[in-house]
Amino acid sequence: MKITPDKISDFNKNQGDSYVAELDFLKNRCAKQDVSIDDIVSKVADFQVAVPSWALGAGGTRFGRFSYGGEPASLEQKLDDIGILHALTRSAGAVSLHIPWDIPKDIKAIKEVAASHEIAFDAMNSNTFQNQDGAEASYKFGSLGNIRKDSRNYAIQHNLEVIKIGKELGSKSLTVWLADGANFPGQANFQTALQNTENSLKSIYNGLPEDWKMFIEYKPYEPNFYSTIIQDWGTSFMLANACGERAYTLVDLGHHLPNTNIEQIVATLMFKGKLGGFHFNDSKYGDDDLTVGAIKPYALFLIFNELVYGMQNNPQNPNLAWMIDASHNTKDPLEDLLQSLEAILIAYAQALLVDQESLKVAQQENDVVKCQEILQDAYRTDVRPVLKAAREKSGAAINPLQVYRSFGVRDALIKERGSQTKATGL
Ligand code: PSV
Ligand code: MN
Ligand code: MN
Repeated sequence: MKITPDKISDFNKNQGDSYVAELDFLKNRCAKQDVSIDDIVSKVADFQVAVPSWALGAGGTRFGRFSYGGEPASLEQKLDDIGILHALTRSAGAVSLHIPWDIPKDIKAIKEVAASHEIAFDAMNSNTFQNQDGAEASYKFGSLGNIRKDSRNYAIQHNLEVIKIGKELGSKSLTVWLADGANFPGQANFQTALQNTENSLKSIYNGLPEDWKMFIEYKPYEPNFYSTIIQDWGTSFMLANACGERAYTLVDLGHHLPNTNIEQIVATLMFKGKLGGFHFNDSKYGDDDLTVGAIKPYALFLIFNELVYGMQNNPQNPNLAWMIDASHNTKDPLEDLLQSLEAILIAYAQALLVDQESLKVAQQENDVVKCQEILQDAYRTDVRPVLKAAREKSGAAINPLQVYRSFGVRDALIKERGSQTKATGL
């Protein structure tokens, strides 16, 4: 299924979407506060989010999995699917691979497929939370933090191997997420486990190429339900500092206990120049991995407000590696990703609309009401015309989901790949 720029531009023309008048209305409104809509349109058009290779099939839960049909059965097909998303949106120009789920058999061929879709290789993800067939050491009781040296070494070697594959592909970063922890009190010594984890991470960091970054992801619980070694941003931050300059914390929106002030975490890490990666999703209860913006869009906006502030004011923080880390059981995976991309760009555009100068004045005057008004004024603005303009500017579909459905993409994929499919790695 190839979606060409010509097909998209024809659809855009024939559709006659009237967003231009709505954009003019926004331009007039913004002229009053010295914000340039053209500038926001350009920034939105430039924003690229990586798609993880594990989000392209219907996910499952421990209670089962229902096939969606037409799911990718190889890494090549996964790249083809991201190619569809990128052609439709021009904002999904990268993939984040998981090893060993996505070991490329032929690196040159995989690079060619990716290049044909203009897809770059973003962060590589290692996997030390599952034992693979023929594993020489077990991760049952942990990996980098395991009490047993053979398991720790095996996990370190795996991460070094992931770096090697990533180097060949042209990736520049490694994300480490550990399931390590304990299910019951007394099972592990907290200090020993943390020390082992720190030492192991340092060994991996020592094998990191000069131009690479390492991202350390945290999560409070699951699959361990009593304690997790890298449970929160503070632990990740501490470990990143122990490793060195090119080690950073990675924030995944679903990896917090309910009501955690994630925007404040973002601000603190960017202030310290240590926020490296970002995983988008949404949740009601735990690490639910729901569509971005589906549950708490205002929280997403407040988080983006801090991200934008950091991008504008914290040169000490590197450019962030953005990725969607969502999964679901009931939706068309590609439609779900299109919805996530839409929500991300909406929150980003709204955050760019915040009148920073007025906010600073209102904060200095302790005008609490005005501060809230300024933020909510941006949040309550319908920025969808900005997204449409950004898409048209970059050759994407003005309404990606509509085009996806009109072109019958899923039906074509089911015809090509079958109706009872299972994406590799799931
Ligand atoms: C597990 O919670 C997880 O979703 C993490 O967020 C990682 O980013 C991902 O799996 C892949 O390892
Ligand atoms: Mn994640
Ligand atoms: Mn997760």
